[in-house]
Amino acid sequence: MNNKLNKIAKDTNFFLKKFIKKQKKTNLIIPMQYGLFSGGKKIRSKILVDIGSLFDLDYHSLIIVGSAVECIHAYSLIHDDLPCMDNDTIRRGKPSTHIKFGESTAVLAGNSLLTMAFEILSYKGLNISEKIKIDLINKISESSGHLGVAGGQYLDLSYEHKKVSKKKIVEMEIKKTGKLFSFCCVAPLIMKKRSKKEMILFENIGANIGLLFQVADDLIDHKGSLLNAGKKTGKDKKKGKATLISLLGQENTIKYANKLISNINNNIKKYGKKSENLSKTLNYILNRNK
Ligand code: GRG
Repeated sequence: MNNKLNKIAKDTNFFLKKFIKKQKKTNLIIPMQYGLFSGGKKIRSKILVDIGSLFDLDYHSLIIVGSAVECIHAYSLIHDDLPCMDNDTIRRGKPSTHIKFGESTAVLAGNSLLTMAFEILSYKGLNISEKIKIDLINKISESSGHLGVAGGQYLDLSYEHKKVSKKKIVEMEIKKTGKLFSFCCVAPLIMKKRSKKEMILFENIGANIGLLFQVADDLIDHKGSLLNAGKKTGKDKKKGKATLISLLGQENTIKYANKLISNINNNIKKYGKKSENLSKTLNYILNRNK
């Protein structure tokens, strides 16, 4: 599993470095590269490749679409660490982007990574039709904005120090974290022009993967160490974050995560041997320590 993840991370970084190299140099390039390449598992690209392999999609095209997702992910982390959001000074074991480069530069580097995602999806070297490119841009925009990541982040911040129901926490985590995973799961179906019904099924699989990922992230915060996690842990409790662990406790949250894994596995088992990569990725997500 680790070898495959490392290869996908390497190939994604290679594409992104080449893409950036072709652009005119500006003062924002270095902080953008810091957000993209200062570590990071590139797990979203891995999910995209796992789902893409169920439909025999071309690996290189999947890496390009995954690179666009990683730009949006890097942007979300830079903004998430800002003082007006989660106010975190360490990310991936290093100073957060705003600590290293200043707040205004971090905001602008984040904004530039968002728009770079659209540049990548409309890039002529991505060998798919213009119509599919527009459909991908439409879906990634919807996944990132007020109906997706940004909307989820709003809820996350507004729930701090409040008693929030399980339904609301799940809804918030599916938006904040799940929507980008939903995009990774539905993008291969958009590229293959599959039916609307199948797309809805894979968007739901993505929402569950995102929820699993967020639950695992909350577990790392709950029991992890700075050394392993590359960020301060125990923060959620201090900040009064509404998480499933705060509501259900650690043991029930782990049970909940295992139930998510078995639901997802049930949904993909009809793909037989081809689904094994995704199943391994799900176990990695739950058992990782960073
Ligand atoms: C609209 C994209 C967008 C951003 C603005 C700041 C913000 C709104 C949203 C924050 C979303 C966020 C940070 C969700 C948490 C997701 C999460 C668990 C991130 C950790 O991801 P990993 O572990 O990170 O994949 P690495 O370091 O491996 O890249």
